[in-house]
Amino acid sequence: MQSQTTILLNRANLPSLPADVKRPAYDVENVQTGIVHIGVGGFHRAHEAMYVDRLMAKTGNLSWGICGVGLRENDRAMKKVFDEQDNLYTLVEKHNDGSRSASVIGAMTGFLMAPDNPQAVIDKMSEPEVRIVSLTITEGGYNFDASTGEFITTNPDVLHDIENPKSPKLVFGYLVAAIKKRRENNVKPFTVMSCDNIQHNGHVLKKMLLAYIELFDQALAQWVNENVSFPNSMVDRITPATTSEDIVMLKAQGVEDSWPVVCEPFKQWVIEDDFCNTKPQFDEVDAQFVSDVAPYEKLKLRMLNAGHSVLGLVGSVAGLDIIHESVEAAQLKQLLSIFMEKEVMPTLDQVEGIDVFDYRDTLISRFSNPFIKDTLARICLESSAKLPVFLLPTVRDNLVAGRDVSISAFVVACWSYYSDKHASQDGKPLEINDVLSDTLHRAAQQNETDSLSFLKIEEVFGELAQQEKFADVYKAFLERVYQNEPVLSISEALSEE
Ligand code: CS2
Repeated sequence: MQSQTTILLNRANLPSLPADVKRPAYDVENVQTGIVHIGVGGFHRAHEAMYVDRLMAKTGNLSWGICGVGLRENDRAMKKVFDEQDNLYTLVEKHNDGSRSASVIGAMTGFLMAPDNPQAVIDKMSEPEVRIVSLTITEGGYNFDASTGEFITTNPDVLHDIENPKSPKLVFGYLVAAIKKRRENNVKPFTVMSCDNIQHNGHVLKKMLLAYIELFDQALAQWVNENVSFPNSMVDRITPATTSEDIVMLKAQGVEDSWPVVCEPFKQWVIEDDFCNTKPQFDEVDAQFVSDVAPYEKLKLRMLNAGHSVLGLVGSVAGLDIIHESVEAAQLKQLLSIFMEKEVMPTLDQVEGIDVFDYRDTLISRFSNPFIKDTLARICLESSAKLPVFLLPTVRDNLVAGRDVSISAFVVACWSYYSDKHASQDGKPLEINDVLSDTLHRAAQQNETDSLSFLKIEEVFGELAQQEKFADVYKAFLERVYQNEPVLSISEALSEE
């Protein structure tokens, strides 16, 4: 196609966007802030903000716009884009057949960098019109010890926030300051809605926040416990990091957007119907409100996220880079499929309306979408926070029930090898992006002298090294991987057992 004029994405240019790019079907100038969201990354922009956009388009209720908040320095790049583009961005859905649908999302009303002006964030969260504070701060942001599930009181940032309640660093300090201010001003509290991949995300958040408040104000902790709600939710949409090719591709379509977001067409959001303030009618736009999210969360975390980790860790050691390439490797596809069937499914509860085998097949087809190009590096990022949430609960359930844990043990052995060598079996360098990278590396370096050294990292594995049934299988796989038996062959053998 002949290249067309490129339109810089901003409000004034909305009417001039190419016809095949959907624009907000509501007046973006009139969107009001009803939600403050902490942690505006790709996932939030492809998920909650998209639901808000669709809600506004469908109902005309413009009171649920989202003000983004960045707590960390590396959120600054996102703020810059929001400022330059009048808070607009393009969402590009990539279908399995290669077609794409692009739409401009007008749900965001602004972006505040917390370190620049903490008070502005507290004030914004305290506005009566703000009825929800939502979060995507990743598994690591909840500050809990993965092996005990308890709040880490010794974190220096926690101590800093207690000393400096007006300029906190962590999310807990902001929530407390705003909750207190609303209470003083007689304003109803907001609902605190976690959208992270953690089972019982709302309960975990509540537990962490209360543990934080109890360090300095018992009465407030009790008030929060009784008056603020923290709905659990299951969130799902595969959203890889945006690449420069995505930007170029959109430009070729006629839109100049310096940070679009790309994702798969699939989306799902199941939210516990527990709101202490007004709730948006997300059920008008395909989200579900239910009384108990637990079975949905468990299904998704243990099948999809752990499935991703299987492909990510084994695939990386095999020298692969991209998720769809990993599922294309017959040995890995088979390993994944059997992992889900033999090790995960027996631990799941019945979910109304969902057949787990269909769910598995849909997952494999989602992972096979060649246009998403989700990298194994993204999946392996922060594995020390992910595996305790995605995989280890499955292992523990299976050990208690006396079931097989082989594939899980093999995945951990691959992670251990990866953490030691920082390379695939064929010597391709692998990066480690993990808050515990030093601990992981140091422990894994001891593998050849103490084969359980990695498994003894208690903050990740708890007491797992003492569970002989797991430890023995793990050791055997570790040895095979170190002896350079190709992990794809091991996967094949495991699938045949
Ligand atoms: C992935 C998730 O980061 C990961 O390990 O499994 O980001 C996954 O893509 C999303 O949870 C999909 O909903």
